[in-house]
Parts: sequence; C-alpha cells; structure tokens
Amino acid sequence: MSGWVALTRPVPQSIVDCQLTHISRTPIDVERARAQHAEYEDALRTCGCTVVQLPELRASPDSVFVEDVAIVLDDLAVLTRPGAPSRRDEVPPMAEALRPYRRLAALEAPATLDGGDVLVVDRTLWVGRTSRTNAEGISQLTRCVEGAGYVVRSIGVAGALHLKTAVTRVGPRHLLVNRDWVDASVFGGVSLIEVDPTEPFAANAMLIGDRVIHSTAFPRTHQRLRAAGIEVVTVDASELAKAEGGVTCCSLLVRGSEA
Ligand code: CIR
Repeated sequence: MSGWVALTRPVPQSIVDCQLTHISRTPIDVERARAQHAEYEDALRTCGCTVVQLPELRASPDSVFVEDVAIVLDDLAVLTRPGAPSRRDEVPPMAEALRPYRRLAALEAPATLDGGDVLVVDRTLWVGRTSRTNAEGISQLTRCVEGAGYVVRSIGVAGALHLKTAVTRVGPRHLLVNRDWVDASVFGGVSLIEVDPTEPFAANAMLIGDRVIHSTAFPRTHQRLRAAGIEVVTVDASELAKAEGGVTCCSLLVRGSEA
C-alpha cells in the first residue's frame, strides 16, 4: 500500500445556498464551479493522488467541502460535528466512505469542530478556536487522538472562517501564513512564509508530497513559494471561493491506503 487516496465529492446545484460567514453572497456559476472542481481533481492526480469521487449529496449545499467533516490521520479518522447545523448531514455518508481505510472515532454534541480548523504538523494537531469549533470539540478531539500519540494545541483565529484559511503547511518545515488572522509566533521549529499583503486569502494551500496546489488568484504569493524552492501547481478556484472554500477544503487525503 502506498501513495495517497484523495476523497472528493461533486459540486451540488444547491451550492448556491451555501453557508457564508466572512464574505457576501455573489452568484455562483455552478457549471463553472464543476469545471474548476474537475481541474482541481486533475491537479490532485498530477500530485500523485488516486482520486475517489464520492456520490453527490444534492441536499447538502456545502458537501463539496469534504475536509470539514473528518480528520484523517495515519492511525485513525475522527468524524467531526460541523459547527454549521446545515452541514451535519454530511457526516454519516463520510463515515461510510472512510470505514474501508481507517478505524473511526466521532465527536458528539455539544462538541462542534470543522476539519478546516485542524492543521496537522508532525504529531501535533493545531486546532483553531473559531465560530465553527468550540472548546468541547477541542476536548473531545484530544481524547480521540491522544492514545495514538498526538498532541492537540488550540490557537485563536481572528477574522477568518477557519484556521487553515490563515495558515497551512507548504513543506515539511514550512508554513504559509497570514499573520493578520493568526499569531504565528506559537509555531516553533518551522520557517514561516507570509502571504503577499495584497492576497490575504492566499494562506490556504494544499501540500501533497513535495508539491503545493494553490489558487491562480495568488500570483504574488506563488513567487514567494517558488523563491523558497516549493513547486506550485495552480488551479482556478474562483467559483468555489465565492462559497468561502479554498483548495484544502475540497478533498480529504488518506495516506498510504487503498480501499
Ligand atoms: C462553509 O461555510 O462551511 C462553506 N461554505 C465553506 C467551507 C470551507 N471549508 C474549509 O475552509 N475547510
């Protein structure tokens, strides 16, 4: 068993009714969003993933953003309880999708936690305190993963939907960060690359192996990544950005697994 499986879900027509927190609603061209999602799946393949597209969930407007409903680690997967009630129907189908790959644990009420708030760096899970993730969610996640040798540390996030809107890994020892939204001084033993100030949403990048998938919307930040020796694979993600989604949210990576 080797490589990566990337789980994705199609863009439903209902995405036009998606949750929005920090941005205003603008019309989403669903066909264009679907074409961009297909381009994103191609980028995942370019980065060495086997893409497994799960069935469409027509009644769940945000179901393309699979990242939020589970945290997949090497040892287990934790099903979340998303902070937005409209997203909780996405969890049972994800449990079925993940069962062939991992032992499962699950958060329960009153916990809330979105996968977009969980940044894994080695054996540390940094968890953002946001409108989607509460203290009980962080406590329950800790209980689920500590037996497998993971440490959970919570971190404040201001002005962004999720922790990974503000900071993501772009290399074994590199983080890409928007310091307006998160206090990056807490991350030890890593090099910080700051987003270009004109591209505040550029901190969401997706690391797979030694390549990074990143939106075409952030050319100035690409220059910073390339200057650090990081290979960037670009995708147009502009329609999904209107739903407040970035590149990490549209897949769940399962390392070293085949169903
Ligand atoms: C939501 O508000 O839940 C969706 N419209 C966007 C979720 C994006 N997910 C992520 O950044 N992990």
